[in-house]
Amino acid sequence: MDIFFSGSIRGGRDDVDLYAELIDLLERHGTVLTEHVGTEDVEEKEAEAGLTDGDIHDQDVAWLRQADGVVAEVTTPSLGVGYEIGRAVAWEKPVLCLYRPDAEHDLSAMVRGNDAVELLEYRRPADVADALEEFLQRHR
Ligand code: 6IA
Repeated sequence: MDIFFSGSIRGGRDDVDLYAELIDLLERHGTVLTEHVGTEDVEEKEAEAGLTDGDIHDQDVAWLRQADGVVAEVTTPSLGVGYEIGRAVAWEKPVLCLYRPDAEHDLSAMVRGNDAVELLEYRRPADVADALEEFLQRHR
């Protein structure tokens, strides 16, 4: 199963370690196409690779198209994450959003109010391990 994990990059990297933990959990059940989202120095690495923003956009949209399901960590607000969720919904892909309610930002109504996405509130990655497995099994 190909899984697209979505998490903030230019929106802010405060949660990068948490993204890495979630990606580890997801990799038990399939291939995460977007492992770089959980890599500490993704921006330096991509700059070294000489990727333009156009290259990044086109590659990410291709991975999104390929994915069997999308898991998005939405606690740190990110334009890119919101865009990816919107495109995944338009393509009728299964989307699970993870949100930590103790966060500084309230969750967007465009996510919370969207019947086409599942929303799971949690505190620590270990709390969502079973729910992630269940979501992925259901859409396998
Ligand atoms: O608006 P954001 O940057 O926070 O959007 C984050 C989302 O967009 C992630 O879920 C990724 O799928 C995608 N994305 C944004 N930037 C990148 C990127 N490199 N590499 C891969 N995916 C990305 C940015 C590095 C660049 C400064 C050289």
